[in-house]
Amino acid sequence: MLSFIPLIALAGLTSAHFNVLAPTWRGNSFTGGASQWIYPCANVSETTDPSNRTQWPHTGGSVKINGSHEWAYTYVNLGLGTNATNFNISLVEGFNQTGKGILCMKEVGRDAIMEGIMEANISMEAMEGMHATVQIIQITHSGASLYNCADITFNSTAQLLSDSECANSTGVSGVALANAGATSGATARMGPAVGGGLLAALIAWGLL
Ligand SMILES: [Cu+2]
Repeated sequence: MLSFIPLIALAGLTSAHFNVLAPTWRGNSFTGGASQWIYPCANVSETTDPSNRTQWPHTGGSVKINGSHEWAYTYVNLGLGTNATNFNISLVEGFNQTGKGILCMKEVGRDAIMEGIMEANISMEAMEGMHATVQIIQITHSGASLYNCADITFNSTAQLLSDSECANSTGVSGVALANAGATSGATARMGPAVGGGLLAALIAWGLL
């Protein structure tokens, strides 16, 4: 009977929720006391291991997830500082991830990061080496909100993932959100920061 437990655990891991592949997530949110249903970071503490903190360009870094849901509304937020509690900088305002598998966005949040730094009254010089946390949220068909976090350090020489590292699985893409009942047209779109154009630009990187 005991031998079934690892199999069940494995089934759980492959059949629900999402993994964060880049930046490196805080830890496996499928195990221990973690639960992706727990705001803001799945009950996984901020990393204390410097090697588990991804170096991120000031101009936005790469975000790569592996989703197990056929579709999920997806958001990427940023909280500045160590032990951030306020994930108030929206890097990607929300889109529908479509298709199961790997979804990669290559250069996430350039303008939002700059605005957030200005609002927090932090100089560009002070930004170098600063800690922050990337929070990724998925809202699934049942309405469950799932959370994962990854800790970063801003580093002006950090690299984006390469095109081959940042490739979407076949059939995986993203669709901008639109108002219910809206007809076509740019004015009907929610979230002007992620208009169809920007979203396509972010996600198309992975499709090439
Ligand atoms: Cu799930």
